[in-house]
Amino acid sequence: MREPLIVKNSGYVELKLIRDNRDGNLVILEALRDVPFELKRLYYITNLENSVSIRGQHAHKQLEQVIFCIQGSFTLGLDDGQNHQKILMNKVNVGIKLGKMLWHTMEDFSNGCVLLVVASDYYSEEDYIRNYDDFIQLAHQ
Ligand code: T46
Repeated sequence: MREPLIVKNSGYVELKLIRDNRDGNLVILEALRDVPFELKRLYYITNLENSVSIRGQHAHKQLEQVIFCIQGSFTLGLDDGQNHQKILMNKVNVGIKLGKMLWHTMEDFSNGCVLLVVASDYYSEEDYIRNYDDFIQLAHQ
């Protein structure tokens, strides 16, 4: 049973998973079918060996993304300026949409954790809101 998402601009994204038994699993993502945008960028985060690491801690003004944990587990914190919640990410084929104006934090990484993110646009530092007070001000406009 999945925890309901109470924050705005989010949602679960479940990808097709083909279990090849002793030959492993295959997970498939198709743009505009599994995710609601064309993919312009993909990045992944590895070497999360420090259990006290915290990543994210920002929101995006326009960018849409979907985040997956493709190995191990981590905790995703989501905050839309009104509601916030923490989700355990530990399913290789279940991602979470990080829509615009959603403050997000990734922490509690397991050993060997690998994150994969698909994004609707190219990297632009101008799209980031990295100060929480600024985020709250913009979210309440
Ligand atoms: C996000 C979460 C889920 C680039 O130059 N190009 C890129 O495409 C990215 C993603 C990052 N960078 C640079 C910007 C920073 O100087 O790499 C450095 C580390 O980025 P940041 O501190 O934003 O990394 P995270 O893990 O906190 O956040 C990343 C994404 O940046 C962000 O968009 O939503 O993952």
